[in-house]
Amino acid sequence: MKPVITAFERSPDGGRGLARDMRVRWALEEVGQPYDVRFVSFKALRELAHLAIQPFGQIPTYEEGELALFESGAIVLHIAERHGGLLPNDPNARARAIAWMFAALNTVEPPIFDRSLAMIVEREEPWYEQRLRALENSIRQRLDSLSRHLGEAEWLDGAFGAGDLLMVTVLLRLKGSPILEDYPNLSAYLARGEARPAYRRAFEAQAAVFAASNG
Ligand SMILES: N[C@@H](CCC(=O)N[C@@H](CS)C(=O)NCC(=O)O)C(=O)O
Repeated sequence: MKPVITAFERSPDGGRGLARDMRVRWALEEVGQPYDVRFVSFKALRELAHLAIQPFGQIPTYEEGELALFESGAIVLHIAERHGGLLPNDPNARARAIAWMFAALNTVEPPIFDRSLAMIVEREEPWYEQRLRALENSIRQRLDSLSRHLGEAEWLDGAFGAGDLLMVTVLLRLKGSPILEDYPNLSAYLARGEARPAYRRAFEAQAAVFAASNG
C-alpha cells in the first residue's frame, strides 16, 4: 500500500522546495518508497477532515493504512525507522542521528524560519530592521556552531542520514543569502544535499505541481 502525503495545492514558496512536504518526499525518495499526494487548499487546511489528522491545520501529513501522522520530523523519523538507509543500525549512532534531526528542527530552524516570516509579514513595522538584525545574529550563532561541527566532513555524523536530510531542508531557506555565503562549508553541504538524486526527484515533483497550478 502506498502512503499518501498532503501538500499545498498551490504552494506559496513558488516551487522552491521550501514547503515541508519536500522533506517527506525526499525521505520517501531516498528509501525508494512510492507515494501518492493529496493536494489541499488553504481553506481545506481549516476543515474538520484535515484537522482530524493535522490538529494545527498544516501540511504535511502522512497516511498509511490505519496510521495518520503529522509533523514533518515525526514523519521522516517514521519513514527512516521503517526502511533502511536513513538511520544507522548501531544503537548509539542511531541515537545521535535522531539528535541531529531534533537539532535541525528545534535549534537551527526556528530563527531561520522566523527571519523568512519577518521578511514577509513584518516588513512595514517600524522595528523591522532591528528585529531582522536580532534574528540574523541568532542565525549566525547557530551557523557558527554547525559549521564548526561539520568542519570538512561530508555529513553531520558519518554517512548521510535523516539528520542531514532535515538540516539541508532547513538551510535551503537561506540559499542565496549573504548569511549562508559566509559559511563555505555549509554552502557546500547544502549543495551536496541538493545534488542527491533522491532530492532532485522530490524537488522536481513538488516544482511540477507549482508549475501546473500556475500554468
Ligand atoms: N512543525 C510543522 C510545521 C508545518 C508547517 O508549518 N506547514 C506549513 C507549510 S510548510 C503550513 O501548512 N502552513 C499553513 C498554515 O500554517 O496555515 C511540521 O514540521 O510539519
